[in-house]
Amino acid sequence: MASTITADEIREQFSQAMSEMYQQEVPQYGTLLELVADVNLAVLENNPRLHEQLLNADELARLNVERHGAIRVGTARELSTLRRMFAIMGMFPVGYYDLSQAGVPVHSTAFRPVDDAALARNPFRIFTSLLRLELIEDAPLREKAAAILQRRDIFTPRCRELIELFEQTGEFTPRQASEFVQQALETFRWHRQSTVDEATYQALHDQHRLIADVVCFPGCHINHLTPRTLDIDRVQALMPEYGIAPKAVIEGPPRRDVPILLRQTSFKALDEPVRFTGEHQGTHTARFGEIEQRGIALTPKGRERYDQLLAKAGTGKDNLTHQLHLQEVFQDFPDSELLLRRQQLAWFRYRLTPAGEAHRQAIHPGDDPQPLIERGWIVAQPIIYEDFLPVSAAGIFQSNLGGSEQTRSHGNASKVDFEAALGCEVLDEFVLYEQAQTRSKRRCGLL
Ligand code: OOG
Ligand code: NI
Repeated sequence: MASTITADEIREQFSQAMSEMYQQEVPQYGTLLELVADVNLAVLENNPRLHEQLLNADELARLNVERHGAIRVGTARELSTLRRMFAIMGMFPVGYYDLSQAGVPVHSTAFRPVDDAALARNPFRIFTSLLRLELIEDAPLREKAAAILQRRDIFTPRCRELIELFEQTGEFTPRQASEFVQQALETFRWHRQSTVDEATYQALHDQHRLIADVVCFPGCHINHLTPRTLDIDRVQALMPEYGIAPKAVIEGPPRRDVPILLRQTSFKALDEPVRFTGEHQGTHTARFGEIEQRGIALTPKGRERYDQLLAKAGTGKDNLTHQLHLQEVFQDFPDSELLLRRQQLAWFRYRLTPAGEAHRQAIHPGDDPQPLIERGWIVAQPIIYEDFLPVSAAGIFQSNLGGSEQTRSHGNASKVDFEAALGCEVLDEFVLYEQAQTRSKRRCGLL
């Protein structure tokens, strides 16, 4: 039997290849990676307790492989082919995000691994947006954009063949997997050559910068990659020293003893030279580098509280003032693992300690885990948030739309339309977290 390769291995190869390609395309991203690695190392050195916690939760190994990327596509056919491509890498659509709420004419999902082992090994995710052409008001322009998109194929012929081959056989040999990764990568490569003339670019750009970004190029270039840091405030502060210009404020919740959800910042998108048809030179601004610090996943109840507090805090112009203000507003949000657990604001993964293993027969379904935790039989580890907050963190979008905010509202959410284009339903992230918690409780004998 020919040796086969797992989805986890293919995803790992792919995320590595993507990172290398992006470092070549956007050298500043390589600098950002160095900065993040330096800061993570310093944090671990200065904080042995965190080091041990990450080690025990199997979080350390994946720290340096942790990345997400983002892409934007133009048609249902592109989106559904991506779904098939990512499935080969063990990445499935989770969550629905209506970015029209942030004034951006797209709706999105995140392709990511879903089971515990796959997430622990390599959690690589791709935030994937589908352009909502119906939101272009000018009918002739809308039709023109649709026609341009119909003409392109963002996948190489060989990539399509390999996807079909995999779907027929259910496996790849190592050689097929490497070829697949190389072919898949072509879809996300940057192209300096636009497929349209300058006037068309400008007209689409005037509708919304993102429309030009999606429609005017032959592929769906990766628009950013994002490593995970253990101290985003430090990375933000050090960026200028590394020659990187950070966006003004860190998005998301404030710094806390028990980090929650996701905090993000980025460097500003670059103005890059492009050639339009007819040999006109111009520039396009789309690609950037982002950093994230991930914390505990919140239950629906916790998320509701978070959304309320974030809305109350609003956004500030300078980071220091904004962070101090956030700290104040978020004082109403419990900041210890015990309280988060007791008030069911966040999700936890329960594990038996060796002492707990020894007394397993004394643990019964329905037992309150708290006394068992205090006795040292069980530990409850935060389940890390694996998803996104693009609407509440609309600042990432806005600061990369060149400052001029285009915050018009763009119609209603249309999850049903999105799923029709995708070719399947998206998974519900809250259900996934709840299942992870339930599985872990069952393993301990608590259910
Ligand atoms: C996607 C933005 C969403 C994040 O980290 O929230 C995202 C995009 O700019 O296409 O990546
Ligand atoms: Ni991002």
